[in-house]
Amino acid sequence: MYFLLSLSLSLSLSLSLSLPLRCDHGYGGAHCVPLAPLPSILREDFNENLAAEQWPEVYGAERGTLSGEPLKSGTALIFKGEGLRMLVSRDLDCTSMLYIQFSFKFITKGVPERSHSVLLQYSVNGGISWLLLDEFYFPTSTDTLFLHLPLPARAQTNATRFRLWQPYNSGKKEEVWVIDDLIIDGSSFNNPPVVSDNFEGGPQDYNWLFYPGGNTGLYCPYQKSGLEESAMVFLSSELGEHSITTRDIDVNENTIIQFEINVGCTADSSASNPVRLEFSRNFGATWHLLVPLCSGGPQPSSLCSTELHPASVYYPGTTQGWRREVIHFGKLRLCGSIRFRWYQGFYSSSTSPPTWALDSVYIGPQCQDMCNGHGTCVRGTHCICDPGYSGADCSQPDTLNPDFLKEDFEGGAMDAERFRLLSGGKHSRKCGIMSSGNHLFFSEDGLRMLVTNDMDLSNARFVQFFLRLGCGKASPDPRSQPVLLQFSVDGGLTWGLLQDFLFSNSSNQARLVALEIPLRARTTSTRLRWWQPSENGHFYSPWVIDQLVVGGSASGWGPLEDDFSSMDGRSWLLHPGGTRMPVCGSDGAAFAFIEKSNTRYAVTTDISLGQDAFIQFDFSASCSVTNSCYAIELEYSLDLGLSWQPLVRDCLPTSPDCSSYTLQRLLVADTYNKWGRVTLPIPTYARSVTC
Ligand SMILES: [Ca+2]
Ligand SMILES: [Ca+2]
Ligand SMILES: [Ca+2]
Repeated sequence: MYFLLSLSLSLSLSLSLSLPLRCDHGYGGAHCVPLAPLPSILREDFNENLAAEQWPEVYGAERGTLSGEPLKSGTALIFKGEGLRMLVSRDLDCTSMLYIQFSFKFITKGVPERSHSVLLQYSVNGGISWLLLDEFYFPTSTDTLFLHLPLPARAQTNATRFRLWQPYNSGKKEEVWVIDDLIIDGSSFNNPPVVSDNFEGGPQDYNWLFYPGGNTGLYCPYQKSGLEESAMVFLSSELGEHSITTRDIDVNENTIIQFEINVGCTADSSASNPVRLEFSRNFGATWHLLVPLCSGGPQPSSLCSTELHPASVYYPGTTQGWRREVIHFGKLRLCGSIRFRWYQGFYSSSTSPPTWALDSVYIGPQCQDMCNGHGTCVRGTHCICDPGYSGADCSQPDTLNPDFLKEDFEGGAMDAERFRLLSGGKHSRKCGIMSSGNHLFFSEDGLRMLVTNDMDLSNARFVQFFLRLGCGKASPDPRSQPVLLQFSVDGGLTWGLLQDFLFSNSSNQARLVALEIPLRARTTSTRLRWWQPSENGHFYSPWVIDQLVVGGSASGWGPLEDDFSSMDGRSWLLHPGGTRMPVCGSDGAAFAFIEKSNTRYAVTTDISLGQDAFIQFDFSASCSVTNSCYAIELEYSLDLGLSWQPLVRDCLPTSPDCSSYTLQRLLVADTYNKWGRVTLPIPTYARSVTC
């Protein structure tokens, strides 16, 4: 007894004398403490050979896939050794460490005994003794599990190591377990409240937890502006999960999330495999859409009270390919420590989802007025304005925006001069509105939206277009969501509703829509959008739009004079069947209606008329005497063309208040079988009282 005690004493004496020589590399002092702070984060995707510095001890495990399928992405660590199965981490600075988490799968043939549990343990004394953090026991095989374990206070030392250990196993053929995407983290506490990455020269790893399936590279680069063309690309052919997850970041009502995304590099939109932007308040245990769909229907979400907008779900398609999204947290009512992810799905070898890419991500304080929607916010301090805008807050257009837009959709592709986004619709002859020609036919799944460029509508009067909701003779499906017409005066950051157009039994007949532009939309930088909401990217009925005109003059316009020698799109809003050409010996070009068109008419823009206004024109119904007998109506409208009345009313000598003899059927073929001049005073009833 005495001898033993003496030995023990001498041993401890000798230990204390030789301690400085026996500390491991990187440790020193009387108690072998770390000489420099240890790493406070450990992140491992097991896609490459394990670094001995991170993982000093690995037994009974090797990297691989499960019959070719990844657990999350690339290779995982598979524990299938017959003997000892253990993975031991390096010491970490866990003083502010919060959690350990990893993906885990247990595969067994029989029902293992309880002793075959996998233990998660930690040691705060260099591996001399180990304490249990959790025990994972599974009586059957599991799906891929996401395990999240908060660190106990006792583990929060400046040198804590961890190990996964299965004390007993039934061997390779009976029992295997797999881990992937492991993270031990607590550094979020010290992280700046900004995530910013443009992926030039690779991702900035401290911003991201994992990006399974992602690699930096070029994607659709010819459509991108600027030189920062490298993006985080998720190739169709990558197996496993396609997602990218930020670290936890503190957000508040002043935070924005801004990014550029391109799903599919295609103009064909579809509802399959969209990318969802989600958030988690609980370190990734559960995820929710960051922005819910606000479609105007019965809304349980109070987030939909102020604005109708799509969800943060990004479908393949859109003409421009790349687009910038900016989401302001003021309307989301989110604050605290939150992580975000862009998530497409998990893909096995039999599927091929569209390739997508993410770029220019910024999460942090907003810039001044959110750059008015016309610029990119840089670290909350300044804006880089889009081409065409300048000023500290990008509010100044370099040149005046166009104050007139007229589009008949006859061209084959979207006119980038007029529209900034088209998704879910194509120029087509299907489901016709006018008797001939193309229109914009929305029949695709995914996102259905048309957005104009910014216009100067400060003095504009109306927006008008033909709309047909549903095709064919049968009534459209009553489940179809209405088409919304919205406007934005802040570069697309927020949207107000102009009108919604409901599908009904009769909505599959083309009709003219004409709306007065409200005062709040009359700015020098207003854009319009047509959008049909959808919960899942699927739709019940198609719709078409054609003959779009935005313009007119709120302060009055006129007089209208036209000798048809040149094209003046502003004077004539619609003229189906009409062309400018010399006809019947006219003096130069005339406005001729010679096409075999079912519909033939010409409509002027709104004209301001004074007390002594008159209308005068040369008219010819044919070039010679013919037997055909028909008349052309001359009508006026006081309500943007929705309803029409004859300009001239029958005035017979028997009528007491007629000063002169006129007939409503004024422009008849037998009278005007050659050119003749018509001059008429505009009657009082044809003048709007508001003018
Ligand atoms: Ca992996
Ligand atoms: Ca980039
Ligand atoms: Ca057309």
